[in-house]
Amino acid sequence: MSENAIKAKIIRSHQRDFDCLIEGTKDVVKATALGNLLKKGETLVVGDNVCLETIPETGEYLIKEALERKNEIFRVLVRVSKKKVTAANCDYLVILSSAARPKFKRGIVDRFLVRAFQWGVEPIVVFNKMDGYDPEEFDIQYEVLRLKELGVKYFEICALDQNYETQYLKGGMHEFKEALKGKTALFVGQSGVGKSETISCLSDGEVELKTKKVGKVGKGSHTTTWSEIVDLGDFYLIDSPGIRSFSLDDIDPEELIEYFPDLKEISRHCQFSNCTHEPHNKGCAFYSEEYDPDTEEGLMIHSRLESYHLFYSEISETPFWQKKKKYSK
Ligand SMILES: Nc1nc2c(ncn2[C@@H]2O[C@H](COP(=O)(O)OP(=O)(O)O)[C@@H](O)[C@H]2O)c(=O)[nH]1
Ligand SMILES: [Mg+2]
Ligand SMILES: [Zn+2]
Repeated sequence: MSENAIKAKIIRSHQRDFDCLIEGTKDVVKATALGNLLKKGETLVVGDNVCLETIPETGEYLIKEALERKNEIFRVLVRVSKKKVTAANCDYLVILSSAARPKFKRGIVDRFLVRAFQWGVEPIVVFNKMDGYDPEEFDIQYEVLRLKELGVKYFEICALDQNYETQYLKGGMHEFKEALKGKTALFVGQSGVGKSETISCLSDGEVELKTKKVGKVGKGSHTTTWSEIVDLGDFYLIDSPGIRSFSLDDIDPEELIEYFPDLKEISRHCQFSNCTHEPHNKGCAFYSEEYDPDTEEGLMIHSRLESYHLFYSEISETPFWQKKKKYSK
């Protein structure tokens, strides 16, 4: 890094144009990148930390260098076996769920947990709409048990009421907000679970306008290619088109177990390394006495295994090698 290099973070990206936030300031400057930073397959994305230099003749900013990433939000372009990275250096993947309507769906939480582990981004699970929670519908304590085992943080909130008092879990809106302080987060979850409402509540409504604008990204025809990081005062929100897809279709089925760290650990004790963890499999660790589904822990492990099997069969529908072949024509 040369002496007059300026450290900055990319907060908006569109093809070759970048808005960069200069470190330690609130100044945002427009910058272009040296060609070699954008060569085929590689690119700069929102969240990237970079070094800028000014071009003396024009006063324009030039991105000279990209610093190493802590993690990447990406999908795999199966056809070309390449990662398509949309953002970098995300602190939290906030998986928002609704405890009322739409109904709580464990499968969706597990789906995004797969992504969090794949991306190397710490997941947070938020139970929203707890004002309408009916214990007859699903058992929040049981869901939390599954998360505890994974070391995942979780919170109980009502986005419509900042002062909602938790009844089932320890952490509420206040603790959630504390966890997010100064961090960069990506919010995911089904439509209607309250993402916009929660983001607005977290930012004290003051930035409602900003999030409304963010909400439009991916819908309007000329805004679709922008990705950005929005400063919401206490935390930063990553917004990028197409980032919230549920499909795990780009994951190699043989790799899937890597993104279930709890199951991976147990599977090391299966008698055969190619074990598919079905009840009839000889020597499968999941069907040993230790993980008897009649115990609470056994039940929890088996409910995780159920998600694993579901996703595995879903992404195996077209063999991975065939996906490549099919699309590369
Ligand atoms: N009762 C209740 N309604 C909520 C809560 N959070 C959001 N909503 C409502 O649920 C609807 C969908 O919320 P929205 O934030 O647009 O969901 P998004 O699609 O995930 O962004 C809106 O009418 C919200 O006002 C909550 O905690 N309790
Ligand atoms: Mg929304
Ligand atoms: Zn097994």
